Amino acid sequence: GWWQRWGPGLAARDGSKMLLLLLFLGSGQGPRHAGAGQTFEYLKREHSLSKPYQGVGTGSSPLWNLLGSAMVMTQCIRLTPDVQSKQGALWNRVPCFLRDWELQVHFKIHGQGKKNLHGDGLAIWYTKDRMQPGPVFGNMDKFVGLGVFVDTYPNEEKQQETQKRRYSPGVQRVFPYVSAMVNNGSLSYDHERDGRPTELGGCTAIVRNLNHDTFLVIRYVKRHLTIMMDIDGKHEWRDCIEVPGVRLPRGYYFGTSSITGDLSDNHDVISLKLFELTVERTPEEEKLHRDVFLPSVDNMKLPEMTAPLPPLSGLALFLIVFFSLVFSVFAVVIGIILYTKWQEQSRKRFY
Ligand SMILES: [Ca+2]
Repeated sequence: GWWQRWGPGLAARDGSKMLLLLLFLGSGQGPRHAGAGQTFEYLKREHSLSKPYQGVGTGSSPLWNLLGSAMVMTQCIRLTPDVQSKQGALWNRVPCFLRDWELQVHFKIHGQGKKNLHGDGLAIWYTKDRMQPGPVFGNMDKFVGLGVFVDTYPNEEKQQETQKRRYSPGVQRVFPYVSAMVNNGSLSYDHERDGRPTELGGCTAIVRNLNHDTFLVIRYVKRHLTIMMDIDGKHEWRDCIEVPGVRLPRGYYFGTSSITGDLSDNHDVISLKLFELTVERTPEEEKLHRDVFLPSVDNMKLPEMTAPLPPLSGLALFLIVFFSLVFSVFAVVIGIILYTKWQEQSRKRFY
């Protein structure tokens, strides 16, 4: 029913894991008790956006800024129209310093294009930088932070098709496809491969041209990243991505962006709702969950920001020092010999 959507997100979508204790219908004023005694949700207005979009774009201090083709409509923020070669974005102006949060994204992707003749999708961001147009769904490449992509066009698959190659069914991804990527600024998003080399996980999500509402939620609790979709019109969250050990710094910006190319779609954002989740931590967890300065994922090697020299082994270091010393001694000895010879010669000349 309706309460699953507008009631406490955590409890409603995780019925098996958490007890639904209290339903709280409202705009988020006051805490929403959403778990078995340890989780509360608060809507954070400074990081949220909903109709009639008063805090967008204009005014002395808008909470949200528009970029590129993004524009305010009566029913949505349209990131791109169903027109080729557009890109647009919407960025929160206020950095987010919450440790545990949940972002609910109400979006709509629709257009004239028939099957697989539409693109390219939209992205939701929690990144260090904001308002930087670029090739990754309208945002900069080599971003620093988290990107969640709703990719509507299978670039890799189409390329394989033209090369008359076929995927083995096990590797083929069905589009539209939702995936997530954490970046420390060193990785490029591979558009030709739909981000396959860098994805943390993903799922198929048939989201285009639907008559019912479509939602995506990004939940970040105790370094556990969960992404769920509600796209079947059943008001239920369906699991999509779950990754433990995701370290995201605080003070980054929420944003959403989109791009069209040869193919296009309307990419609309209807609302963004950010909830602060207050969870209890044990003293051990407090120690473990200290602030980080660069995003990373446990057990996953991200390339370093600058390519460092390969670390020297002890033996290599010893040999370098040893031969440097030998060379120095040798050079000094040669120098002394040459100097004494020169002195002898000049003495001879004087006599
Ligand atoms: Ca794609």
